[in-house]
Amino acid sequence: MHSLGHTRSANRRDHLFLTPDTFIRTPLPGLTDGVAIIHVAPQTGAGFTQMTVELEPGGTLTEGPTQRLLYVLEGSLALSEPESPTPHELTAGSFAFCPEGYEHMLTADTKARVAVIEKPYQPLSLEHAKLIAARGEQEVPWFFVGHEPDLPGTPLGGDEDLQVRSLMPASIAFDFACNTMEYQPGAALSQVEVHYMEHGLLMLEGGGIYRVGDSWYPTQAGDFIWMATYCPQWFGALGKAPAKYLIYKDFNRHTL
Ligand code: UGY
Ligand code: MN
Repeated sequence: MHSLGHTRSANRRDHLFLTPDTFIRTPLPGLTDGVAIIHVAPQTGAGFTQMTVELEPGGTLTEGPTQRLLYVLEGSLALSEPESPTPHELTAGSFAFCPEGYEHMLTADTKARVAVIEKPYQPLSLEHAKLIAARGEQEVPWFFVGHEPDLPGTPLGGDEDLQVRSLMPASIAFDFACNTMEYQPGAALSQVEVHYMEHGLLMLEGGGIYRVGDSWYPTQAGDFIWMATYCPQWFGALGKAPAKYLIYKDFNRHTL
């Protein structure tokens, strides 16, 4: 149906709110039999790129310009990489992290959709790296795979109706965080957050009302939000089913 020029999507100084009716699909180097929807990129002032890659059966994605996190939204895929003799089988909720320059190839077995987050890696200072190595900890990021439904949830601020699951290991070697946040119907953030970290947010299930900057948006599965640094933000879940989103933030680094 013709939109008659109307959409919920909005482009503001401190945020983007993007709904599927405004998504544009493009080819990318390293992507065959597939297209990418670039939700946010440095062109808008963000320090990272977040996209959804849509693959046909047999479609492939090889390494990109920098470190990346892959999160499977739909379909089944095989991920080959040098550390494993057989490819990792990925399905909805599976995720994998590939450090900068880490060779890998993602092949879709079925039609598939994958959220891809890429951020130029900000290494630790030599001094901090030495301190961490002296503690016997790894000071550079490593490859890993996981399955989100298998992760333990942590109630945010003690609220059992708001569960956070961390995809990234609790190590200062990683310079970003990515979590899922699952709200039972009626659950809400306990405060309006204003913080230096920026966010890339993909609504996975359900919906509610998102306050972003000075706007309140009805939000549902499939919507994407970029929140710039210090953008005021708050969410309350509506409806009879839980609301769940995937959320990126820069993390673990000094701001200077
Ligand atoms: O991790 C976060 O900053 C998260 N609580 N923000 C959000 O849900 N908008
Ligand atoms: Mn936040």
